[in-house]
Amino acid sequence: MIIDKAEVIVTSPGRNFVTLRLTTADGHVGIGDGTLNGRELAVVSYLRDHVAPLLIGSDASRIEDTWQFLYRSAYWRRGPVTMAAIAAVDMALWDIKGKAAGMPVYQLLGGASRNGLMAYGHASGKTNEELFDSIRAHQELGYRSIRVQTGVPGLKSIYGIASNATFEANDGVRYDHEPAQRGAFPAEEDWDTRSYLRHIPTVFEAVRNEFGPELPLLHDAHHRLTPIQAAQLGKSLEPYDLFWLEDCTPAENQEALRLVRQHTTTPLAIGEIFNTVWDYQQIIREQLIDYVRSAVTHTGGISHLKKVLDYASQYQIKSGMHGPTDVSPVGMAAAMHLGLAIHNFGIQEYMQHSAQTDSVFKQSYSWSNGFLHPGNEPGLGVTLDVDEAGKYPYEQAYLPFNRLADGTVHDW
Ligand code: KDG
Ligand code: MG
Repeated sequence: MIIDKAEVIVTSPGRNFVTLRLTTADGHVGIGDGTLNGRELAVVSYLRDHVAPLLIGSDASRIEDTWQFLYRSAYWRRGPVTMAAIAAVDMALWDIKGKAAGMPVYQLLGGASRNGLMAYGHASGKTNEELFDSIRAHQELGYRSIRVQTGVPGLKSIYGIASNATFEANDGVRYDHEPAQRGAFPAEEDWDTRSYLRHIPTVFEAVRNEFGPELPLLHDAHHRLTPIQAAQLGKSLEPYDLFWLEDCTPAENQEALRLVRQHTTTPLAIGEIFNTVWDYQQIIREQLIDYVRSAVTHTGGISHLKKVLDYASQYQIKSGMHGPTDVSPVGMAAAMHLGLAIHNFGIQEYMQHSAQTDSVFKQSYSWSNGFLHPGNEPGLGVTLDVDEAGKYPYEQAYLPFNRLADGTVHDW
């Protein structure tokens, strides 16, 4: 299984995706996702200029050895660009191995530990009424766990509010909240922590009153709080029994989570912007989180994220893999194979891609009654239609950023 072709395919069916396609001399093809939202071309160059030439002539069956070679021989370790590039290679190699074995990747990882993967979707609305409609629309589509984001009075636009949050899937208009906006400069949004901290508990109270105590609810604070503010939020949300509070602080300072933990029993999920086990070392060892948020795409692929999750399992910490629409269907499939196989699966984020995206990436995974399954096609079960991909050339896009009322840049 000698690799004789390594191509990087960039396509933008509604939003940008970076895919690595490896072909072996004996005709096996594997694909991997290397999409890094808003910084896609950095990964493209890393793969095209520095990685693809090293792969030609190498043995596609040596997944672990290839991972270690790419990680260690670069000398410069970690970082989102490096780890997304390595992830793309790793996924493509698992895809090839599965195809060569005639088995879905989850079988190679030890087989299924469950029948399907419980997934949550993103309900949102500028007002509580819009939010309730969005929650109902998600329930109609089978979601049994729901993330709740709303507008904050006085703020024009904030993270997590979709323009079409009611998810009209039947007529082909999908709920596809993509915060990265096309254009040459990031959009500016506004932020006020005091208003947010006052408002959010009232939203959860209204949601619990309307939808009752059973529905698992999640919330993403999206890195915008200091540790003491995060502690305050976690405490104020305790009566509403959240499944998790996500990214309550940026957590680059892992110790900061100690303070949050001392003050609240609200479960914490962190890690979508982390990219190696080293980012989790302390927060897992000290049991400062409950869910690992990393995506396969941003954390060095299936091989590395499995190591993170195996480490987490020793501390009863579960997976909650990142699954926004900026993770391509290839990255989503990789997450599903891994999630099906590991014992400490928690929940999978699943936003559903647009019809345009699905026309480029043909998937064998399925969604039914609130559960995902990767399917039983050999490999990852996703194919890339190169002709279709060619219809959607790359378009520059940036994630937004925040400024406070006095003009200070703030975490978004
Ligand atoms: O590209 C940024 C998105 O992936 C991120 O904002 C989505 O926070 C996110 C989530 O929880 O899905
Ligand atoms: Mg998040």
